[in-house]
Amino acid sequence: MSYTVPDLEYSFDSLEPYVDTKTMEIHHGKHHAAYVDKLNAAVEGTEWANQSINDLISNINQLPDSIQTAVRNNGGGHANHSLFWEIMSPNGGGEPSGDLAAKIITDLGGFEAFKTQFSAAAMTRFGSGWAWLCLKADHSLCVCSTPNQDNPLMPDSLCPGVPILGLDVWEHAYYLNYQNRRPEYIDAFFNVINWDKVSFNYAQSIIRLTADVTS
Ligand code: MN3
Repeated sequence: MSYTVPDLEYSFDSLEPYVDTKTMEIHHGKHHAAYVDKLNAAVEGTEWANQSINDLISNINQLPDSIQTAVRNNGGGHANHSLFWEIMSPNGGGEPSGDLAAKIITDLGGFEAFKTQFSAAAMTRFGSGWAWLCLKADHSLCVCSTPNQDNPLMPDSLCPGVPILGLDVWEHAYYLNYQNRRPEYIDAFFNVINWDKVSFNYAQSIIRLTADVTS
């Protein structure tokens, strides 16, 4: 079984004006595809090729040295982008509701405080990387960032946890439309966040963390 780029559940032009059509086409069709191709080349024919992408990157420290870097960069790239496409929607924006909204109030001080923390994490990630909203092992929410294509599921992550929302701050994610204006791209992102999906991811992350403890 090979890893594949997931289809989008919306059209390339449907996140306009916040994320432009050309960026979506290149980002999904070229950048993500390249991570998947290189990931498949690294794990093809090994026992690791049949794991879910999240299990693969969670166990990256158990992989042979010869493929660890390739899986970190390209498996991370595949996992990160797969999450990214899902947590955006043409019908996105607004604020979360229900359990996640309550949890953001308890752990982060409310939605506006979350926005400030998340924007700061995305702004201060030097060079290329990702900003995250994660559930940590103690079941508290955390806002943080990682370099390159690292993912919070990786055992040595700077920001360990289960990611439920992520923002790509590589220049390839915004340069065509925003050039060097990363703050404008970050502001725009809040208009396309699919909070229903993030809430689903939050519920799933509790299940995953509970399973990790009992397994
Ligand atoms: Mn990207």
